[in-house]
Amino acid sequence: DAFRIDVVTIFPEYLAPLRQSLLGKAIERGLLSVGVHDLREWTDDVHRTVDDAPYGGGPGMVLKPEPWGRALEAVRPPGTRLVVPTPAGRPFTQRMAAEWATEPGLVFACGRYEGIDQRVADWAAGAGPVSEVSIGDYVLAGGESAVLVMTEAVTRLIPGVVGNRESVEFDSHADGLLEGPSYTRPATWRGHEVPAVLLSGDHAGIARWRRAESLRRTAARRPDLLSALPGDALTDAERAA
Ligand code: 6GU
Repeated sequence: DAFRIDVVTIFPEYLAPLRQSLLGKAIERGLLSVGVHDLREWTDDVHRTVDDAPYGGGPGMVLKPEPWGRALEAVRPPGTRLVVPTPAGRPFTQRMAAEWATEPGLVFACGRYEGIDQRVADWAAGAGPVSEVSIGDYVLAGGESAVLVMTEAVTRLIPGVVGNRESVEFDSHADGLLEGPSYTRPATWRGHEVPAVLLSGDHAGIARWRRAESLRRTAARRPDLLSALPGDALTDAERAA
């Protein structure tokens, strides 16, 4: 069956890119199906009110729980993971993307303003897993762009969505390290040479060079990733370098 993604938002137009390029192809090929829903569909007043002032005072507005309760009852199949994008969430990782890609689908609840009344996530946890996640240490105006990021990370791991399985297996982060540099023709460009080993035809030598570049780049750019590797991830020689 197709992987199912539903998004509830007050800006449904923002999710238009979900139907384009890689994801659009996956939809056409029956690997993915997508529903985008306007939260206001589940309001019950003439003004279609979705927000209210925070209890306890403070700036901004909070999304009211009642429309969310009705929306999630309508669009979330029982047991389906609910993903709530929020800068106050746990960090979204490649590991999460890989786990989520094995599930039947995902429902995203997009907040704006100061977020969604916390009781929505608390109540929703009674019907299946709920993940409050952040895509990085910066603040976005709303969760919609984070949904685009996460759906792309997850759907490219669904079998058949990306043509070349190797390009997924050897990705940055797949083994906990950053990917090293890539080169194509010409061998010399504006005085810059492609590293000679890549032209040598020595496949074992190329694999060793790539591994070394991957480690060098990770140490320079993301030392936190190196520290987080399991004990047996590096050889003694690699640890010494
Ligand atoms: Cl998931 N949402 C919002 N609004 N801001 C963020 C974020 C998510 N991740 C980082 N900043």
